[in-house]
Amino acid sequence: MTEETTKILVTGACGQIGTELVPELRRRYGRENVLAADIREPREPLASSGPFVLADVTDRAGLARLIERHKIGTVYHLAAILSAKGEQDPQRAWIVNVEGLRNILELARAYGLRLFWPSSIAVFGPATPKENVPQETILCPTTIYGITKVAGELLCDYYFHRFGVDVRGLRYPGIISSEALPGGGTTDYAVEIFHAAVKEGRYTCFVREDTVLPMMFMPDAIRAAIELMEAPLAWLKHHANYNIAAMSFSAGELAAEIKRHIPEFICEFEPDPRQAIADSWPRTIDDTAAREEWGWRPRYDLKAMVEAMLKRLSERYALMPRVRAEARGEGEH
Ligand code: VAH
Repeated sequence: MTEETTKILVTGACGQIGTELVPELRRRYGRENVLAADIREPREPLASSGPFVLADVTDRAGLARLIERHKIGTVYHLAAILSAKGEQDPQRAWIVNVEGLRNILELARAYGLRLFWPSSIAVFGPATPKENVPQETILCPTTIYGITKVAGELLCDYYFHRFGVDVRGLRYPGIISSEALPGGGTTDYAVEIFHAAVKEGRYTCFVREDTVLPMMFMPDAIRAAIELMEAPLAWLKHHANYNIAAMSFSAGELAAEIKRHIPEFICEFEPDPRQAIADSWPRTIDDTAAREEWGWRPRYDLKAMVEAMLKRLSERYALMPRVRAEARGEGEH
């Protein structure tokens, strides 16, 4: 990239992935070279950690002005409505997820941008094999979110072959993060359970105990996106639809691993409508293509992720009462 187009734009920066991707990009490429954007105002620490702009990915002209003004050369396009929330407003999910992506692809074509875009295991459906899902397989999702991700993968491939847009993407599994609560996903249970375990010692899980899903710890997810974007284009046979995996576990196995650290932790299981979404997704993924084409290797398994999550959340919640007390001027006497 030439000097004047080294800037990176992250859309959906306030979301679950963006909350941890933005700081890591800033650490690697410089605080001022990463512009965070979202449709909503950021909270701390994102708000004071570097440049931020309000942006609506359905407004192509507004995005074009932003790309020109800030001399953007690369976009991590994360803005999307997730699976459970998408089922509450399928029309909005299509507009944000597909029209938003189409805007970004058209701007990439016009301004020569490089793109990262997160696909998801949500592209798979009941007809997809449940175990070791191959890179090339049946994509018949039963959620609007999954349909938008299949459409997105096809659009990205078209823009690569028809217009030469260098767009890359990963079929992320459920992502577990300590820094941001997820919003509107089916795999949210695997994040909520940690907060409940640390704060209350009990959790009511909204999927069945035997529900197995592919999952990944956020540090692995962030590193995968950056390593894919830094890989030489000549290495890649696939582009925006890489299967990627780290671990698969059942809700019951996750609860049991948490219980090893918090023996008094109690988890009950009361499936809600998100169970049907989880049941449509596979249990394990074959990520050979990612491993062979750009050297993907996960670093966190269930044991290491649970240890890291509980350590981080215990620190965060331990700090919060003190911060609240100081804010009230009731500091320690
Ligand atoms: C969701 N967290 O639950 C997202 C993800 C594979 C699941 O795409 O909708």
